[in-house]
Amino acid sequence: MDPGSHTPTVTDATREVDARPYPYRFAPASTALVIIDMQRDFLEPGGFGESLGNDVSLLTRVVAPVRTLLHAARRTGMTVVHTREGHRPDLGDLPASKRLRGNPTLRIGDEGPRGRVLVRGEEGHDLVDALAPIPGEPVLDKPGKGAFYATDFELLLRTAGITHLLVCGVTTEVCVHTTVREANDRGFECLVVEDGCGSYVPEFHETALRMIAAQNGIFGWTATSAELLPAIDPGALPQDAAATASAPSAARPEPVTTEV
Ligand code: C5J
Repeated sequence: MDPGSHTPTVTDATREVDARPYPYRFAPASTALVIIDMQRDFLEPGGFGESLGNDVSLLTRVVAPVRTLLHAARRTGMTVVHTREGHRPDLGDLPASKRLRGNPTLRIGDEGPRGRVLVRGEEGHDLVDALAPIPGEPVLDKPGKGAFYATDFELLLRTAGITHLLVCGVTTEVCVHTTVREANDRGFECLVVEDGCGSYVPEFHETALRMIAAQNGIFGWTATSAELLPAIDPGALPQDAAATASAPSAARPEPVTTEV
């Protein structure tokens, strides 16, 4: 997050994305790529998510577009922040309501297929290998759904002069949405990457994206990774975007134009 650690290519020049509900403008120097909870327990076969009966392929398809954007951000020196949802090993930061609700067979803190479920330091809690952070990229451990709750996320962003967030990750309607809502209330301008997010429930994914851009951008903007990529890195190779665009991601949502 140290602005001095940016490579010289990071720029203050304004970039524009053909986004929904209307073009999104950002300057790379004051923008962060935020990657929400791309953890083994949510994404990988044999993890917590699958043990609950979810089809994790709905989330694993998100990895390729996010990786394309992550590499573009690294090439150009854009700030990157990774988040992980999870708790202290003593579960001292886990409210009883979160542990007990839903009456699942496996609870947070129990021994699961990839270690103790959503506990920091466990294999399942960590980020998938394809999106592993590199030195200098902060990993924000959060006990809640939103990245601002009980963390120093806002302080990190403000200290680095960040005003705009490009948000990817899982799940669209839970941790991505909560984080974007929190960011919106704090004055950050958010763009959510449509094929860079995913949900175990495809219709929730679609609806959550439409909710972001509804009412002329009530929470922000949405765009595909292929639309966003050239704005992050104008030198990106066309095949990078093509590979991302051909990934079997959820269909692009119809914008909602309802006025309030
Ligand atoms: C996230 C969840 N990361 N769905 N968590 O969305 O419980």
